[in-house]
Amino acid sequence: MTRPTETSPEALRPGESRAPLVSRPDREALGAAAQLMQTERPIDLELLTSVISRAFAQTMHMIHVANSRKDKRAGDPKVGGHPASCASSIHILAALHLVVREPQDFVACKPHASPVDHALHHLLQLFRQEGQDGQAPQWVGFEAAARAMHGLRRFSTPEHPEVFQSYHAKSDFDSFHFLPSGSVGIPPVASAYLSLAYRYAKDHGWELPANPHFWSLIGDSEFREGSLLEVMPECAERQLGNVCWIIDYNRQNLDGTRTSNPTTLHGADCERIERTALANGWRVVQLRHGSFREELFKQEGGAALREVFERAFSDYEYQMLLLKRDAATIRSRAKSRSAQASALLSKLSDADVVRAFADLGGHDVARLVAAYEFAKQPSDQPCMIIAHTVKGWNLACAADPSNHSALPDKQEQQAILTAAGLSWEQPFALFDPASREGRFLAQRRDQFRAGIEAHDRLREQNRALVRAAIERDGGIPESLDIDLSLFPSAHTQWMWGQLAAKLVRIGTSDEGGPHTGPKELSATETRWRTAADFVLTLSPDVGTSTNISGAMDSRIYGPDDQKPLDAELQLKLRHPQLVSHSERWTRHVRFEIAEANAMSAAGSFGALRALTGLPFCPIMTVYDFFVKRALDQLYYNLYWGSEFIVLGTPSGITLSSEGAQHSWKSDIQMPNLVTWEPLFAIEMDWILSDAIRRQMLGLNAGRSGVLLRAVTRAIPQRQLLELLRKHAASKQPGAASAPLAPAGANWVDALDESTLAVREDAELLAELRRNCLAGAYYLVDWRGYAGYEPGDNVVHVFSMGSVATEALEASTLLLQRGIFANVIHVSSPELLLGILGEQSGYEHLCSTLGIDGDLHAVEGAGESEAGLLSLAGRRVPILATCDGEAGLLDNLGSIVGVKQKTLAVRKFSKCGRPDEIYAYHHLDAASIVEAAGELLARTALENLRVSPSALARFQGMPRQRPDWRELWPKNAPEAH
Ligand SMILES: Cc1ncc(C[n+]2csc(CCOP(=O)(O)OP(=O)(O)O)c2C)c(N)n1
Repeated sequence: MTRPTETSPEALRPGESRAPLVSRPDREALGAAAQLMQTERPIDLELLTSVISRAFAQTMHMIHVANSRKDKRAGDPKVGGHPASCASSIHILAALHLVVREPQDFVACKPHASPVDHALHHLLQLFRQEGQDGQAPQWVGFEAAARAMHGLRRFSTPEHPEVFQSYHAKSDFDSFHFLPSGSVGIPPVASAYLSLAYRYAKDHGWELPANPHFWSLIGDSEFREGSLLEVMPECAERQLGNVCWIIDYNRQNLDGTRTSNPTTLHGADCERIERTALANGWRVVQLRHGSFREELFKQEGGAALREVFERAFSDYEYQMLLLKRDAATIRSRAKSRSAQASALLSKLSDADVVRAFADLGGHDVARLVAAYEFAKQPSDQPCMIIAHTVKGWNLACAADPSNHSALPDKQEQQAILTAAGLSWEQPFALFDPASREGRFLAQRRDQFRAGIEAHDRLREQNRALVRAAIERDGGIPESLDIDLSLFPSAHTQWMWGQLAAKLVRIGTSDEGGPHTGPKELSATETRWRTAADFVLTLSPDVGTSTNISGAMDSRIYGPDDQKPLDAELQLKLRHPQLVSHSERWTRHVRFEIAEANAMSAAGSFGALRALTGLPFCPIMTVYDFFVKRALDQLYYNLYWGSEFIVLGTPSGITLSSEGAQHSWKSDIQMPNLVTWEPLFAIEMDWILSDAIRRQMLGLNAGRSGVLLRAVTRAIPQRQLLELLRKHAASKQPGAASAPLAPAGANWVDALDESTLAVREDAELLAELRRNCLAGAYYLVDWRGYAGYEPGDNVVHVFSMGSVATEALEASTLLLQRGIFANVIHVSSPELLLGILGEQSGYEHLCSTLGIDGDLHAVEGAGESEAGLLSLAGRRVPILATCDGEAGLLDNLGSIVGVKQKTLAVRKFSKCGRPDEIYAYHHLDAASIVEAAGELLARTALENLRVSPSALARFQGMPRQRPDWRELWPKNAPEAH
């Protein structure tokens, strides 16, 4: 597809000016940089202090209101909020929002500091409400904004829609370019990959807002999360110089004061964090001291005092002294470390000693601004700022180990409001527009509003561009038309490889590059052009083993600072070329064994349609077993509404010879996730094509995450049509003048099905496609065959995935015993009976497939007497079989109201061939046959019991108690 612009010259290109590292040995360099930037960007500290004081008070008041609601009931869980964690971040966020951040920037903030963001945005008047019925979002006026400030953690209703969730959420009024939060450790990773996604989009010629910066605020305990450590090397390897992580280093976590071991860590934890970041290729700013301290350091003994503050105390000791707030103790502890420092401290008043002790860089706006400016200098290295802070800054609970959930009492809250010039009556007042603060905030408000509106316009423009391009292509086809004629036996993972290669070939057909041969696009391929352009693949080191070598070869996206050496060294590699570069024909993002990273990246690329109007469609190929490694990231992506596809392959115990330790399938049900398990190769094509089409056209509400499982067990592909053609419903209308018999079977009064004219294959496949995409279809359908008697000799076998082969075999064996076992393949458990199935009232299962719980009258077990028939009521039982946990298909029976038995994976697996493994797990044909017999016997045992009150009503007595049916007249059975 033709791009609106060439790659912007402003894009950060690999290899561009490398900023100097700022770490301990170079601390002076930061001092210089800070000075320089302070003079370059004049900041009015007095004004900012006044704004911050009000934001602080309003943050605290939001939490206070949330915890003082009148409608609280006895037994309700606590409301909570995190005043101390907010206080610790107040200056960090204020410096960002009030001074440095640009409208196009992104922020991922530690979840429990979200009230600070809201309070600052309130003062900046940056609340926006989604427009109704497709209208543009509206800026919110003061009244509604104040209601929102009263609405933290409140249930939203149509009458009171103005609420904030506990942690940053898309529904918040100030969610523009804020990443949702909740689980710590994940949003900063998503943010880093957003930086990559933006760069990818730009390098591929799309128009995006200029140079966003990706800020994350991270707690110091949060920084122990493996997800953050897992992504750090990548941020540097991928040269994400516009990523900045700010560590709120307050030395406390939820449980109390952090007590890292200074002996083995060789110092305080901030030193370890710094070394970790440096070792991983980050620039580091250690923001320890505030300006008051820095002034002291200029005096005689200042260097020694600096050394004492930086080196003398463990985190734990420092925290305890902070809590003690006692000048004499501080002096005496300092004295034992350094006579010079002690001499300087002895010249200070008690108040100044305590002040100096607590004067940390993370509460110093000027130094924070300087550090942010440093982070923003062009660089190919990400930047970490370790901002030393006090948890509970300015609160009575400051530095108290128990302060994580502590709430200021009413008296303290009153004092906080008063100090900020606010009253209990008008706690969320804005500054007078004529005041200096009012004018400053209005100017920044206008800058942000204009930036945000321009961003909206660009997004709409991109959307229109893509829509028009798809229309010009002729709309997205239903399949990618892979020619399977040369592959009589194929597996779904192989098919994924074919599809990936084709998508990439089509998408890059006009991009140049090594693989663009003379081959013209076919008519169908031309219709895929725009959509394919947005597809990219990702994989945590299992691309070649999941059959996508073709899609990866020479198409690895990344920095182009290493050149392939095979030609130069005259090596003939029988391996895809995997050295990265940033040309437009790149389509694959490689990962080390880092499933969580890849999942986060899939989520970030998949967020681009909502953010920029460009519907990038990331497809992550991963061993299904290891999807579990990234479950929290998957949940995050889904909650975020990101649009992405995860190809979990190979999956389940069908891995057989490799499956001993890898065989627990990622059986997941989460909102906004649709799961699939195709059986035949063509289904893979339909499902993938449909998922991409839905994403391109915005038709994936409630199912924007797609988990598609594949296997490496091949099956004959012709089997599909062969089976379909046997269905009575597949015969030409009017052809079946009598009930059918299987081919070659000599049944009385029945027609050999193979002698009847069959409808066109294309027609059968179109119908099959519809059913496959609705969640299930009949592979074997005995309806219309002679002797088919529901309630007597019929059982429905629902099979999912590769075990269909065994289900089919069992069906044949059962027919030999006179039992008609329909085999219904479940292509999507989610659509058939999961959250999406429930939403549709199980329409496909109950109506299209016609699975019901009807009671069929058949002859009973008892003797028939003169004038009396012995009848039994029996239903058609359900047998489910799947390579996965039973829960996936277990509630089919309860949905339709029949007995069900499920054959599933209930123990750890071991190595073997598929048939051996299926037998080991009782999923083989013999086990299915046995289970069918058991089920049929059990349905026959349905006893009829009659209560005395029912008998009385039969005899004409009135009902004793109200008829419950009258309570739900809509649901009452027609006859009762
Ligand atoms: C993955 C995850 N685990 C646990 C929590 C619960 N939790 C919320 S805040 C917090 C402590 C965070 O401490 P730190 O990162 O140091 O931030 P601080 O509040 O001290 O600024 C915990 C454990 C969570 N939100 N996410």
